[in-house]
Amino acid sequence: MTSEKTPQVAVVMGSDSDLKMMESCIEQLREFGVEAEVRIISAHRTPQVAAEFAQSAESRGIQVIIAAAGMAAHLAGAMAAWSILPVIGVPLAAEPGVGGLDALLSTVQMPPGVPVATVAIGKPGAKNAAVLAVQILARKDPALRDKLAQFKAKQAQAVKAFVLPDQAISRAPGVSGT
Ligand code: AIR
Repeated sequence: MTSEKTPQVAVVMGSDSDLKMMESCIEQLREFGVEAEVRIISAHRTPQVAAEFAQSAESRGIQVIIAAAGMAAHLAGAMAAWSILPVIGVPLAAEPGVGGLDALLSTVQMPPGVPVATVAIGKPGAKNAAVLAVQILARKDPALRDKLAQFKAKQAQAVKAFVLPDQAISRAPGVSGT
């Protein structure tokens, strides 16, 4: 007998070269106890696989799709085109490139009726995609809701607890240091 649950979140990315960046997404999901189905799927190199994956995701128990890609990043859009599940898009900065602006615009500028919830470029976006997916799942999962509340409280505590070094205070113009 296996104790593994059906993944509720799918994390798809356009290339294995995106995996390093998306590890923070997978790790953040894991910290919330949410297992993900992780796949490399390219909207351009494997368009048929992309369509089939998105079309079957809901019936396989997936509730949220996180899709990450660089360059002309159409993966999240392709997922949203083929599925009624909420899709979170993570634009990535491919090398060599233009710092991810290409992927950001390709991901965020969806036509009306086919939304992709687009997060920040790169690692901060990868982490936020996981948190946003958990926030969606938490609407119907009280235990996950509690974990999110703790996550936010811990985050706030870390900011409040930070003590500026004296040097930084005395160097800042207009700051008295008290
Ligand atoms: N990509 C792959 N298929 C479609 C797109 N947009 C993206 C990948 C990766 C970049 O192209 O998501 O960020 C470069 O891929 P590779 O495999 O050449 O390293």
